[in-house]
Amino acid sequence: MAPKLEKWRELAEKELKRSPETIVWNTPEDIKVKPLYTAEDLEGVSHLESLPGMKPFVRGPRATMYAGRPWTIRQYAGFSTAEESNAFYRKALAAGQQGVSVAFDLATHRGYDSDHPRVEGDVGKAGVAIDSVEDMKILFEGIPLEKVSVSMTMNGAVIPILANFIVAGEEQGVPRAQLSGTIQNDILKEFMVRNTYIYPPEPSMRIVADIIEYTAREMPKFNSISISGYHMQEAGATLVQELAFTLADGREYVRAALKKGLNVDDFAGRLSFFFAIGMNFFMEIAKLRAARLLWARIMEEFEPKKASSLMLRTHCQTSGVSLQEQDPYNNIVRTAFEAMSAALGGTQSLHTNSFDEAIALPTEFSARIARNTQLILQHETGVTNVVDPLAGSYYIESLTNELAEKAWALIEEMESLGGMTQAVATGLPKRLIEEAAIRKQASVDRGETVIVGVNKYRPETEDEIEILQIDNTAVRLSQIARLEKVKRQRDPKRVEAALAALEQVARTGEGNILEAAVEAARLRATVGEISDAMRNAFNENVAVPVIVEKVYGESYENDPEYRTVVERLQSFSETLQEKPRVMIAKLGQDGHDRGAKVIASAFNDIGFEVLAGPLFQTPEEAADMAIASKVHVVGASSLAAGHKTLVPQLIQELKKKGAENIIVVCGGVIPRQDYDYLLEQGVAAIFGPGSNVLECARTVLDLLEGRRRN
Ligand code: DCA
Repeated sequence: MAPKLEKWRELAEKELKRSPETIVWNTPEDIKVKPLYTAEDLEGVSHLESLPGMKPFVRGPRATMYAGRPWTIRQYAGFSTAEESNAFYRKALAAGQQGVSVAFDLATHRGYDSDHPRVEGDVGKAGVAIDSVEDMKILFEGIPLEKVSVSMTMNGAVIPILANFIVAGEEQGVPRAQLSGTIQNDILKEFMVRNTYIYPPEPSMRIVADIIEYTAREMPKFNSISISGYHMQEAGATLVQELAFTLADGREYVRAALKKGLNVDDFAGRLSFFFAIGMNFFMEIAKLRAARLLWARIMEEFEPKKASSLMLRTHCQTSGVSLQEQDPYNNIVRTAFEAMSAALGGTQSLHTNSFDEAIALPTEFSARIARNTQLILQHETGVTNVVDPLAGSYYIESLTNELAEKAWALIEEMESLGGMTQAVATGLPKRLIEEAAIRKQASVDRGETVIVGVNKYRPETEDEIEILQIDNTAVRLSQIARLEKVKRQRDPKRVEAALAALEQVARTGEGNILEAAVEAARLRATVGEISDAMRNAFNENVAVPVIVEKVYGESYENDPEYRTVVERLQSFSETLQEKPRVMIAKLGQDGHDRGAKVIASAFNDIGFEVLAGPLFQTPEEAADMAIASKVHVVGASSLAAGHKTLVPQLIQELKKKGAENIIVVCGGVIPRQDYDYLLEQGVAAIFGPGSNVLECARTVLDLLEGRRRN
């Protein structure tokens, strides 16, 4: 006779000397993970009998999955110039990588040519600078585009970049119908988290739909969109939020394409997804399974005829935020577990992070380890031999079901707001993610969430690792030289006419924007010019930053350490006869604002008066705002490697305007190697990755008190 669950409870109580309910783990998703799962947990779960390759695809989109063909090893990379990135891709492909994934610099993302004054600190940082077809051709020289699939992470300047890619293919002798790959083209999540948008939501949705239309017609092997939850998790979203908002975004894109008059079966099979894989090992596996289940449910609404229209295919990337600056070799281990989780969840394509990515772009050495992590998984562990090997696990199936239910409830909530475009416009999803991020930060700061080598088991001495430095000025000058050459050699009249035609298509809503942009790109109109033609028609999106209140403070309720800082600040404010004012500035084209938002909210709760500067400020604009608002401190947050150019410029601007008394601190992804330089330039304190926010507040108070005494 099978043993009884009551008997287990008795044994468990004896072992624990308390009830097993006391060791239930309440996850950030509000899922109560119990110490034991049994068949009882699966009663009423309806997806258990499904098979891979068949709807609802919970067990995988293909019948044989990795047993038939392993996932694509697709490392995301892009360095400074097209030449350097091309050399890197070719080496990586020779060493076992199977697909290319391009990281563009932030100037390109935001539709600026490299010679634009706003992007001085951004050119060639965090990705490759692309100004025209000439750069794109160099990027793919010697890479056969009819064979190697290319993914491009591009959302803002998606039209000029895809147009340039199409023309580069053409000029390499590969017609567009043969190009395979994926363009990210997911603008809704940009408004929620990543912020590399250019135009307001409505025309941005038109761009998405035009790309779906064009690729469905002209590029049958090309995935028109990569609907991305990755950046949501990076920004602090729970897995339920990541799942729900991503799928709800997907639903919205399908609606936008249908509104253009497309037939669902003509494009649905080429929609693709992109998820993050963090450290919650089993839940990440369940998340991918739940994602497929729910997507099939959503797509049923549109009554497709083809089963492939219901199928969710996804790329995954191991989590960037789970990487730490402290004790950095631990990151190799983290990434390996996350990669295993992605494989067990059934991803179609995977990027594994390099261990130094918490602080800089990967070196050749770290990139090799990252790639080999996947090769070892595919060739040495045996995980590829069996489809969905964890199916039937009480825990995994129960988690799959619970995640699906919770995510569905949130999807329906978005639906009740009128769909995701409307929901994004209300700011609700963004706020929910920011609240989750603040809770997570407080939990790490308080040591409730353990990060090995950061808030526990910290080594006494820290190894300094070699990092890749990009000479941003040299990249900029070489880009500018090539831009000038392109402009000299083209026919200006024809370029002008093509840009005017593009603007007309954008303005009137008649015709396809991508089609018009391909013509302009062929004539060597630049990324900036094509983007400007659309700016003329659509205007730019302007976002007003909002500070989430009370969430950080509430996580610290009754905490004596927290109270001490709050009281110290109160008494300082009394001496000052006002609250000290801190401006959190985001300089350059870096839209990653999780850190800035968390600091702004926490400092606000602690009792500072916080001013959140808008995104994309130039150093001069930030200095003017700081002076006009009479702030005492500017905290510059940098996550995209622009700090060495932009922060010293900010200090110079303040000095020039007689405001050298304003203290400048900076935080974010700043390598230790850059500390001395920044301190010499006048930065008063630097808060690198893994900084405890309460600690930061204490340091800022020290600085303020010190300044007042002197
Ligand atoms: N048996 C036979 N054929 C298979 C099997 C199998 N077990 N598994 C896959 N295939 C086929 C697929 O059908 C596909 O061919 P098709 O395009 O003609 O349908 C081909 O092999 C490639 O497999 P797929 O699973 O589609 O993998 P990828 O081409 O790498 O595409 C996908 C993955 C997620 C759809 C894509 O959008 C992508 O690469 N995204 C990456 C996004 C990215 O890099 N973002 C950067 C952050």
